Amino acid sequence: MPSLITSYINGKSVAGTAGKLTSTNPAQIADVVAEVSLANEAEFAQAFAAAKSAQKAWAQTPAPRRGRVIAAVGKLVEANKEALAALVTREVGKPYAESLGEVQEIIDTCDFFLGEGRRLYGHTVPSEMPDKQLFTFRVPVGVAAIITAGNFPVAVPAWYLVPALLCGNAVVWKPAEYASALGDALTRLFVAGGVPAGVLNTVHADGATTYRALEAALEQAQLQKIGFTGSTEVGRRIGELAGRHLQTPCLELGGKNPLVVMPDADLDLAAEGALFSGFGTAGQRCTSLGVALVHDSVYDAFLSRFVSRVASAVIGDPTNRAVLYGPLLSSRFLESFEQWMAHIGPHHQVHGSTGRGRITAKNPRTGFVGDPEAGYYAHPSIVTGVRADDALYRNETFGPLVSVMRFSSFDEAIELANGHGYGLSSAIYTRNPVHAFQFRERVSAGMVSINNSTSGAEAHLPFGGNGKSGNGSRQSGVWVLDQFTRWQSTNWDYAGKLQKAQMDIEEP
Ligand code: UN1
Repeated sequence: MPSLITSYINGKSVAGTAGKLTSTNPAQIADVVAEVSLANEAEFAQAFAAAKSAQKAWAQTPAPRRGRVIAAVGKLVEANKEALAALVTREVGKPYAESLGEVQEIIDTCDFFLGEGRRLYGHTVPSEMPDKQLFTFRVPVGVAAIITAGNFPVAVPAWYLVPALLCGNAVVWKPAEYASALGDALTRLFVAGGVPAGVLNTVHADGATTYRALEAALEQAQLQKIGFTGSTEVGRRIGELAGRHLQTPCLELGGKNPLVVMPDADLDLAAEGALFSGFGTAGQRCTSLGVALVHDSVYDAFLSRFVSRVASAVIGDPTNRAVLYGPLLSSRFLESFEQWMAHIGPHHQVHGSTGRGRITAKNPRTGFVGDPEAGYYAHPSIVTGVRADDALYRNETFGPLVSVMRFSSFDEAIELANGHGYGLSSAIYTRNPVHAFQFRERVSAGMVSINNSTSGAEAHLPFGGNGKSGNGSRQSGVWVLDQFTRWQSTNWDYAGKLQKAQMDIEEP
């Protein structure tokens, strides 16, 4: 019998009454990881009420003590690193080495924020007037609702939960349904680390229930910040909802991340970067390579290197250490990938794969390990002949599919790097520092790599995007503190008489 996952509200396990879903291993569909009881709107509302009442005492707990709790969580995650990584591989199909890396990102985030508990600096500011002191303080926002995707089922939640809690907020977290066992496992580690009852509540629910619960909590002033990582389409809806309540959410959405190959690039390095960021994690990172933009003069040389690397990549069972990527996250992602393959038209050419769409015994692939029929596996596809008005160029495809386009001038490369309207990550391969820095200046992405791939952001650099990739919010490092605190300015006047700003200043 698989375990039954329930929501965790106000320190207790709460079985939801909105039905059950089954979380399965995408590499072994017959392997049921967990049964999950889904919460209805009333159960979701209990989580917001619990968060609201627990937040006050948590905010009054000195920040260095909250930092100690984060330190304890980090130590527990470290002690359980292999078990948690094995569950990442089992529930979402990520190759084990990547799963270990994902768990390491939680540890790195805890390392960073345990120290922030002893900083959370404000400022002292000079006043226009004598006998008066000005200060700034960071104050917690209140209750944060965090809604996360399953492609980074534990690291990206930790990017939100750790700073939100450290800053003195209470949290209601809704993990991806197909990563519920991981949501439960991470919640237990936070609780074991000492997060008090009601301060972290984890609710398993479907999207429609979540949306209505957010709306109700906003209407009742029980929710002050929404953090959402997921599709641009859902991000727009959340942005609209938050905006109606005069809130700025933290939105981390899709990408169509470009990788520019200049004539002077190290082509082997560029092809290796394109392989890792285009096909690693089956192209299911928001920072995955979406479109390789290659200068005419090196187009054939780059393409042949890229195609031969993809053709020889090992794909399959994610517990096998040799695989580049395993299955897609769930059946929904395989269906959407197959729909994207249907966009391939007569002016396109598909390379790098021995087939199209799903990998099966009838549509096999050399270099496959494991049983293709057992999981949601997809052929890797490099598509050339892509045009700027193709849906393939204008949208995130989220799967093992990379578009390749050519350019003849640097200006054209910049136009193609920005023209789809996303702005998350980007990369340029060149030996010319002038081009590298001109690219940095002109690309609209929030993140730029020079001679490195588009994915693999580190846990203490600002992470986030612009345009269709997000609303300019940033996670990670000190920058995320502006998501989970608000500045309060304070003035202290000890002149003993009313001093009026702008009116009582004596010119020197
Ligand atoms: C995501 O896909 O939502 O940059 C985050 C990277 C990772 C994070 C990706 N460290 O590849």
